[in-house]
Amino acid sequence: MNTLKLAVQKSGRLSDSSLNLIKECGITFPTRIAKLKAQAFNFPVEFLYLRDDDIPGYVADDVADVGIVGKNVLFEKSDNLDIIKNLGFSKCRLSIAVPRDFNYQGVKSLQGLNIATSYPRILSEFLKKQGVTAEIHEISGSVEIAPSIGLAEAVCDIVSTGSTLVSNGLSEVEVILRSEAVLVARPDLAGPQREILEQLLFRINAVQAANNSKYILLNAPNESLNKIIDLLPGMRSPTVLPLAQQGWSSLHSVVKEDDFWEVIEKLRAAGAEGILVIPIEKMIL
Ligand code: PRT
Ligand code: ZN
Repeated sequence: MNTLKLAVQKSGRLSDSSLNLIKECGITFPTRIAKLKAQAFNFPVEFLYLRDDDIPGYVADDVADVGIVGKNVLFEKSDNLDIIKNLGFSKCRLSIAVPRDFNYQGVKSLQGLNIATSYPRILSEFLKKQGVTAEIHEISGSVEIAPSIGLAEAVCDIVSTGSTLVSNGLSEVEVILRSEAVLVARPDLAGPQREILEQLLFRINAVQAANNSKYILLNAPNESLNKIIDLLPGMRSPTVLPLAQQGWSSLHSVVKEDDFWEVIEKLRAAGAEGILVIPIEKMIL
């Protein structure tokens, strides 16, 4: 049977968002992750539930066809996989941090230091590019405590809000990688699996386009219509329907979530009333 084997994190920061994305694609599957594998009910995909660190290796070795993993883990573990899609969740950065009282003067200040990290490969590439030589201490967890226990003078770790660094008396001084979850595949993935991947990607694109957009409805006096239409680019051009009240129309369009508030203000200023903004579930462009 032709099935796409998709590796996802079994339990951790990527798991819920990975499975939610699959659900939003209209794919249903057993909800209890008790086993290593599960088959979707209505789409030819089989999930392999793994530790995130193992996902790049399993995809590279053909155990899984595709995987969802953070760029940080991908770049640390493998450089021979294709990023098929940036997924926009689990955003974080890999940064270098030093004790708050360290007199940091740029990357040259790292010369000769001991730096603790779980990302020796990404860190050493960064240091090499910067022409800095430092001692890298690989540790697998709780990197942020390394300076206070005397193991290292600096750390290179994942940062999200920054509060872990602050509560350990550290300051973030260099961002060396911006990360988010990505869908990865072997470059030579072919045949039925590549076709199923294309179908999955089509659905992911529709979900992402919809999540980034809102459906907007508003009423406006006819004399303001041209000005309002200029403000609403829409997918092609806005739909305009006459209202029962003479001289008024209803306008329907799609706006990007990102410029949503800016457009709303401009619409109100142009005479729009009764503005409704509605989520879109799927959007095929
Ligand atoms: O068990 P398994 O190996 O599968 O999971 P894991 O424990 O190795 O990884 P997990 O679930 O913690 O993280 C999975 C992925 O989520 C990471 O590889 C990143 O791509 C992404 N991600 C996003 C994060 C964070 N945000 C994050 N904040 N990974 C880790 N952190 C940790 C960080 O290590 C540090 O200890 O959170 C702390 C910093 O958070 P702030 O908010 O205080 O800055
Ligand atoms: Zn891990």
